[in-house]
Amino acid sequence: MNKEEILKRMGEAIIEGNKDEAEVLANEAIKQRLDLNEVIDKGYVPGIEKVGDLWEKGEYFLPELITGAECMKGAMRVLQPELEKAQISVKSKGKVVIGTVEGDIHDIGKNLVASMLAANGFQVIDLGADVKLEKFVEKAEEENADFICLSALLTTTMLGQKKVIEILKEKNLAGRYKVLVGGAPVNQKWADDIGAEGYGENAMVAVKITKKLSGK
Ligand code: B12
Repeated sequence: MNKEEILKRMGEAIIEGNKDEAEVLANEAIKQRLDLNEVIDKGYVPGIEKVGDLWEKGEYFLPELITGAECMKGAMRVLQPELEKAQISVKSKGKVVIGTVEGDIHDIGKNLVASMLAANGFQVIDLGADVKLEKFVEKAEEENADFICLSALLTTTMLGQKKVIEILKEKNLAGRYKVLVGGAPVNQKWADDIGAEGYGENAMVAVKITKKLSGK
């Protein structure tokens, strides 16, 4: 199977909800030593995006959505150790505390950003999804982190990103951490309005911005 075919089948596996196939293809990509960033970005991500489109059109329902998400996670579980291996010899570029904000259980995009950052030499502390807002600040303090990355997929939970920045201000920690925000409803204007240092529309851009802000 050549690369183009693998990428195409990865997307299809997510759309069809075929977890075994999604995982087999992830192993195949590793075996063929494909660029795993590209594999995620051009193989699996278009698949979950298509699932989202079909859901919005009313052609898919919640079970298909959940299955698509599970397939995506299955593939990422296979790729994760390889992504980590790739950065073993790289000196840490900085410490990142990441999570999806309180009230929001979407974690596929956040997991991608976390994996890509780890693969690119950052030390990543992933707090998971539906994370209490104070927890981001507490963990960043405890770990002496450089970045706080906040994911939000709902227009309601986006406000949590703003609140974390307010908590930092209340604790006289404004400017201590570089705050990055992202998620489908988030944009650069929102990041500017709430005083976040960075915004990334996808995981690759997130890595680029984090690298730029870390100065490494
Ligand atoms: C999959 C999915 C689910 C899955 C989530 C599974 C999981 N474990 O994540 C399930 C089925 C559980 C789900 C539940 C719900 N969902 Co939903 N879901 C989606 C869907 C289809 C795809 C999201 C996704 O994974 N995209 C793929 C990833 C790769 O993209 P991403 O998340 O945007 O992340 C990328 C970038 O945004 C960026 N990024 C993300 N985070 C960060 C952070 C930083 C710091 C940076 C720099 C960058 C960055 O990089 C990522 C990688 O490239 C979207 C539709 C959509 N188009 O977004 C709806 C969507 C987000 N869901 C929606 C809704 C309404 C819900 C529910 C409320 C439904 C319900 N009635 O129960 C619940 C939410 C419950 C809750 N409290 O959180 C709405 C939100 C509407 C709104 N504007 O608020 C959407 C937009 C669908 C719609 N059009 O109506 N959902």
